[in-house]
Amino acid sequence: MNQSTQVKDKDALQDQPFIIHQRSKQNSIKIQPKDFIFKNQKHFLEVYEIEKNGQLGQGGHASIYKLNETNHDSSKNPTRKCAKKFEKKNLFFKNSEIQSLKSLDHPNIVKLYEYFEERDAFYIIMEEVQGRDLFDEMAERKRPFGENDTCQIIQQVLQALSYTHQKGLLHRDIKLENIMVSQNNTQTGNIYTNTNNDSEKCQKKELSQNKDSSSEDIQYQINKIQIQNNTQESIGLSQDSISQTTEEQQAHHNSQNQLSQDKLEPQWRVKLIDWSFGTDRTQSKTKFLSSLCGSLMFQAPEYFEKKYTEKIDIWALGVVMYTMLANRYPFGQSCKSKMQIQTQIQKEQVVFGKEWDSISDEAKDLINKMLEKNPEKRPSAQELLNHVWFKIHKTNKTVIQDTQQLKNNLRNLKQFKCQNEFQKAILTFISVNLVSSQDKVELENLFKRLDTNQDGRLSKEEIMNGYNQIWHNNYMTEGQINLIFDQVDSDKSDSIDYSEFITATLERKLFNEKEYLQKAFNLFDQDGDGHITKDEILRIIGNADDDEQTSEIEQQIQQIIQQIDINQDGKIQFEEFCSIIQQFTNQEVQMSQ
Ligand SMILES: Nc1ncnc2c1ncn2[C@@H]1O[C@H](COP(=O)(O)OP(=O)(O)O)[C@@H](O)[C@H]1O
Ligand SMILES: [Ca+2]
Ligand SMILES: [Ca+2]
Ligand SMILES: [Ca+2]
Ligand SMILES: [Mg+2]
Repeated sequence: MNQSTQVKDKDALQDQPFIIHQRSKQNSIKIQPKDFIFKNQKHFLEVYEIEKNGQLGQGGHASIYKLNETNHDSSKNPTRKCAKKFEKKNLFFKNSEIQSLKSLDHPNIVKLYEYFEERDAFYIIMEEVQGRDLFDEMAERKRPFGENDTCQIIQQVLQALSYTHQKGLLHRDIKLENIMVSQNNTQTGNIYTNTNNDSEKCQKKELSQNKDSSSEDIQYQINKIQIQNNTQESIGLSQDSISQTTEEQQAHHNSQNQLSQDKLEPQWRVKLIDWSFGTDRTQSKTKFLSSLCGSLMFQAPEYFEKKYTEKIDIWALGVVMYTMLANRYPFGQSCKSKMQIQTQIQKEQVVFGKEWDSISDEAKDLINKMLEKNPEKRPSAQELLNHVWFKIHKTNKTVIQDTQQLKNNLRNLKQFKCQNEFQKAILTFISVNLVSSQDKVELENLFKRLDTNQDGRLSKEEIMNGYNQIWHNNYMTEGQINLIFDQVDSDKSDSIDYSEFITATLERKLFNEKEYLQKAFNLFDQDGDGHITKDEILRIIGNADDDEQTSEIEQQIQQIIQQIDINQDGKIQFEEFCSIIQQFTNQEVQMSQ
């Protein structure tokens, strides 16, 4: 290993004098998680098999199936994947889903891996999210959500929206079925898994679809309302049992408060799914959008005027929040026609009936702000995250129990150093696509804790403040934070994004798993001949803005190959590939001595 890259002292960087920040000019390669998301040229069934009885859900556009990799995966914590299968007639929606998910890198947004185009269907391969969607969860739990639970869930969706809206992206179909939730074991971060492949559920889903604003829409809506009513009766929310439920709810509240006083980790993990209506506002020439999307009960008033912005997502989330706390929709619950529902949404003020007596004024205030009829007055996700309701419930005050672990993770971040961009690309691929989400739970909590403005990315200031808080007497200088950004901000966005953070903080020994290395090698060795060539690397990380940059990047890759090509055949074999990663992990062993 090159002497100069060794860091002998645990915290040697700490003692370095202020270094004037200058990004190396030679380095034009940007690495981002989307580099690794593309159309798989193989046949879907060559790579995956659909699990028996493995249907996870059905929506208006597609069906979701649990998958197993045909090339059997023996690692102890494999990433669970599922396929969203679009039939030919719904292919239109797949493009928005892929384009949106490709550009999103956030702990509360489902992760896309790859996709397949077959003759009569289209498959999107994504992370299998644990738990249930909110619609099923509500039907299952037989009582409304308490405030603490609601708060945790709504906050995480707002964090996801704050991130996407700042990127100019709209979800446009925020509703109960598109928010996945799971409860984790508060001590270990392990996730309780729910069996959610029963066929009953899928049937119910078919009935309850309310995707399009087509002529069938209203029938869907009515079915849905009936289901909702039945659900309510079965869980005791019919008129005469309200008081009893309120007590139950209160008891539930108390136990929830107890939990938050005990300062345990957040109980709920949330993932926003279904980006089939996702759209990039920056691509639109007009200020307002007008196309059809979403579901009637969650539509904002301005949607019907066909002039809307990202604020429709905020409105829809207001409907979700109201429904979680009251187990009924705020508008249109008892309407018989689409027109009636629309009129209620546009004209009527939201009503907080008797079942709201035990619910805090702050919660109602937040709902009122989200269900503000005038989109210009309706606050943004970023603004809403500062609402006092979230401060009362302290959901974001994740207390991470093991400070030593925390310090190790932060030290990893501070000492993250790659020898070249190819090494960095391999590390990124392993951490983003191969390491299971269970192995990332603690890091996700740390990321959230550092992200004090909750926009889903870490600024220099946030990292410095967080670091200084955790290490008390050990301050980070501006020079050091610039060095961190030089190494960790792989896509050069001037912020540390979620995956960049995970890659830099992950326990180093995870990168050495043979199976991960083999999969990473296979990713680059596209023709499968056992050698990685310059062109194969370029195809994955060679994205350039212009011709000049292209030739710069080519040169850079050529140099990298020379550095690692031990047997000097101009290509990289598996052993050479593994040694690149060993160099990285050895570096860590030295540091922690
Ligand atoms: N990644 C996932 N993991 C687990 N369940 C999922 C996942 N994606 C979707 N589902 C389930 O399948 C249902 C339909 O998927 P969705 O993507 O919303 O399809 P559609 O676009 O047709 O509405 C969801 O409501 C949810 O219950
Ligand atoms: Ca931030
Ligand atoms: Ca970045
Ligand atoms: Ca090859
Ligand atoms: Mg859906």
